[in-house]
This record gives sequence, structure tokens and C-alpha cells, in this order.
Amino acid sequence: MSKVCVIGLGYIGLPTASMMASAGHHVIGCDTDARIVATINEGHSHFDEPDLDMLLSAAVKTGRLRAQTTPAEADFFIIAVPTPFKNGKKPDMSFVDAATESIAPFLRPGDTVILESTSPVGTTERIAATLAARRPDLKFPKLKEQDTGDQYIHVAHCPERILPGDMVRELVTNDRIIGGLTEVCADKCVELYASFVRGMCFLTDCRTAEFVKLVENSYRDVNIAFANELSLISDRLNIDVWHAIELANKHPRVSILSPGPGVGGHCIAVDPWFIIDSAPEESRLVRAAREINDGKSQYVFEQVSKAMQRFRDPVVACYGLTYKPDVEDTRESPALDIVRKLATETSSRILVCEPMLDKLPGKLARINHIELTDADTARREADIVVFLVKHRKFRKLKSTMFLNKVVIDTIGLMHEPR
Ligand code: SAJ
Repeated sequence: MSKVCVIGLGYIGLPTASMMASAGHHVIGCDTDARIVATINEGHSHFDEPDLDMLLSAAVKTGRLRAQTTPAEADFFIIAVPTPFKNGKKPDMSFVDAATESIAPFLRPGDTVILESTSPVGTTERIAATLAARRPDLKFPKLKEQDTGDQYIHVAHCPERILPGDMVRELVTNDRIIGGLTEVCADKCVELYASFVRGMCFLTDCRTAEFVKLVENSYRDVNIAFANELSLISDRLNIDVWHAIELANKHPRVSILSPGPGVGGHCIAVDPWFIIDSAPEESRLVRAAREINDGKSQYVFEQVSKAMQRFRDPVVACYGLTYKPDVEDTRESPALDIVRKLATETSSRILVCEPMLDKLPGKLARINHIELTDADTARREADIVVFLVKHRKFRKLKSTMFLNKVVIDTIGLMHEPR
């Protein structure tokens, strides 16, 4: 069994560290936030994810996982830190850079450094170059160099692929793409991942692996954008988009995704910008998809505002705040964006029904004409009902329950498949 040091104990690093510990490795989890470190050492996760607490508490109890604020010597270093974008939608690599600097003093010949964070093409090479500059005493292979041996530091990219809400299962079952700076680097990485991944590990070079990850999320973004564009076209033509998509999907080679209030989360709404940033002139479709998905929440806001003009003192009920169904995560949530806009740009009473949260997040909590209520109160008191997230708990709602209301259904909650 190996010694693994995981840098970043967030949404990806923590499940990965816990899974590696449960596979028998000795894992040091490293996070700059001392409160997160303390929570983990007590056996608890600092965010909600099904089955993670169980996996984590077992790993901590057996002593195979320990968290601390600084890295330590290890055979494998995993970098799993955020890669958001900054002004101008440019990738913000400051967390990856800081993580790289932090491990440099701990490297020994033969160690392997693996980047899991979704990153622009070229990042793995950049990590190797930074480490080589910090540690002139160590040998680093060049891209695609042949026959690097155990005296080298191996560097590879193994992009995370897990779906929030189903992370623990997907960590084991998903196939992985492993891109090495060299073939030996990729082989070293597989040695570690094969100890807990039941899916296949496909090997390539690090630039391709970086691109593949960005392609996966852009693929989804483009396809959701197509569905969102269809929803706008259908509104204009007075067609039920849900029924139209259902019928189009009866074709054996058509599989259209679902329109919604926009695209949220910290991955799909961000990663396509890394492609656009590195090849702006060629990425026309990827950019258009981003713009369509980002524009959808403004469109929904305008729909609601228009409906509000029909009432003197409208009460608006919004169903859902999280970025997607059945998770508690509100990061980049289009539903939250729409509700925030309604709360700040109107003075009407807004009822929010969100079974995944027990209080309104952040700034919303301080606005006095907005309140968190249950689904029945929302339904009873509202003039306008806006469906924003297709939580399992909302699926029992029927259109007959909202007969005297204006209903704005962005997620097809009321659509009954025929
Ligand atoms: N959405 C739609 N219509 C759909 C499907 C999704 O509007 O038909 C919306 C969701 O409501 C949500 C957003 O898209 O706002 C993204 O949700 P998601 O479930 O598609 O994806 P994420 O962001 O939770 O996770 C994605 C996954 N990538 C792919 O499916 C290609 C996951 O495997 C990645 O690990 C993750 O991004 C990541 O971290 O990159």
C-alpha cells in the first residue's frame, strides 16, 4: 500500500482521499482551512454528499486518513483544488499554483504528482516546470519522453469525473482518463487508481486528458443549450417544448436533454470557458452555448416580472433554489439567481419552497419580503408559481393543484409524459 498526500479536501479531494484510505492506502489530507481539517479529523465531512460521512468516518477511525494544514512526504501527491474563472472568464490557476508550490519541498525521487482539478490544456506541463524550477536536485521528464525510470518525478493528469449527489458510487464505477507527461508517468498513476476504480483506466498524454475533461463538460453544456434554445423557440411559436422534445426523442438517433432555468454548479458553467480562452476564434459553438445557458435565467426573470404586472400586489412562490435536483448545493445556481433578482428588483412578497435547505442562503436571509415556506403554504398563498428545480419531493405536484395560479414551469414539472 502507498502513502498518498491529497492537496485540497473539497468536493473532489475529500471523497477521493476517503476512498483511497478505504482501499488501504495511508492518506494525508491537506487543506489550508483549519476548521475543515478539524471537522474531518472528527470523522465528518464539511459538505453533504450521500454515503461520504460513512466512508470518511471509517477511514479516520482506522487511522488511514488524517487531515492537516501542510503537506507531508508521500509516494503520490494528488492536487484537487478549485479552478474557477476570474475577470474576463479567464482561468484562475492560483489554487493549483499554490498547491504545486506547497508540495515541492516534500518530493523525493520516484514520487508521482497527479492533477485531478479540471484545468486548461498545458497545466500538467506547467506543474512539472514549476516543480523542476523549485527542485533542481530532482529529475523531471519532458512531454512524451521515452523510458523515464524510478529516479524521476512522474507527473500526470487524472481528471475527476464524479457527479455531485452520486460521488461515492461514481468514484468506483466510472472509467478514468489518465494522461501522463510520459507513458511511465501514466503507468505510475494507474498503479494507484487501479486499487479502487472498477471502471477502465484509459491512458493517453496529459494534454489530451486535460482537453477530454473540458470536452465532456462542454458537450453537456452545448446539449443543454440546445434544449434551452428550443424552449425559447417553442415559447415564441406557442408550442409545448416538453411534449415536442418527448416526441423528437422517439427517433432512434435523437436524445435531447431538458431545458431548465439555466446551467448551474461549479463545473459545467465554468469549464467551457477554459476551452474558449485557449482557442477563442475556433470555439464559436462552445461560446454560444455558454451565452444561451447564461441568458436563460434572465429570460425566466423577465417572464416572471411580466406575469407580476397583471397583479396589484402579487405573491410569487418559487419552488427550488439549489443548482440541480436533490442536492443542497447552491453554487452558481440559476434558481438562486432568479430568486435573488426578484427579491432585489421588486418589493413583492416572495415565498421560497426548498426542501433541501433549512434556511435561506446568504444575502436572501436578510431581505424581509422573502421567506422560506413549505410547498402547501406556497401553493395556498401565491398568485404566481415558478418551478425552478425538479426535486424528487416536487414530483408529486399536479397541474390541477394550481388551477387558479399563473404557472411558470421552467423544468417541465407539470408535463406528464404521454
Ligand atoms: N441541467 C439541465 N438540463 C439537463 C441536465 C442538466 O438544465 O438536461 C442543468 C442542471 O440542472 C445543473 C447543470 O445543468 O444546473 C449541471 O448539472 P449536471 O448534473 O449536468 O452536472 P454537474 O455540474 O453536477 O456535474 C458535471 C458532470 N459532468 C458531466 O456530466 C459531463 C460530472 O460528471 C463532472 O464530474 C462534474 O460536472 C465536474 O466536476 O466537472
